[in-house]
Amino acid sequence: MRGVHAEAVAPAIAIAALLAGCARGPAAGGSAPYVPRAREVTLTTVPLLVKEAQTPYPFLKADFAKGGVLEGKEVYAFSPSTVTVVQGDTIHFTFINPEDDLHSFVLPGFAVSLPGQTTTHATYVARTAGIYAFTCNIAAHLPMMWGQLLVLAPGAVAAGGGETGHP
Ligand SMILES: [Cu+2]
Repeated sequence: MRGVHAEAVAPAIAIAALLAGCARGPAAGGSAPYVPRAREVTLTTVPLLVKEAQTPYPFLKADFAKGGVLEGKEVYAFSPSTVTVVQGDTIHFTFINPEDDLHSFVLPGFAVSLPGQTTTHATYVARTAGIYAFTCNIAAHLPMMWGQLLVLAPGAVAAGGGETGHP
């Protein structure tokens, strides 16, 4: 009789412990908290509508001329132009600038010069959730050359989440 009683009590304790564990977990389904990680991110600076492109695109001659829609400007992009991480993550950036023009990568409190035909490495810690614009600060490349760093709040991803499959 005593043995039967003990067997009945043990599962009850286990269930209570499970319920308590769920109650302590984050709001999203009781999964474990997110653990910040390092992420490798490669960004390439890409020429789009630039002076050199006037041969294949003759319409650009008028655009770059005085009074044209691209007077004093050239259109470049960061590829990719959106980077998503989770608060606390460390980003190991690799910047590839394949052309002969200087670019830069600028976030609030973080600026990296990107010389032409050079690969540049830099590390950034995403300390605060939010949406941050990054730009190239070369005047002729603004306001077109920019992108967004999305830093998710830890509660937005489960412990096993946040795997982006970045190559
Ligand atoms: Cu630039």
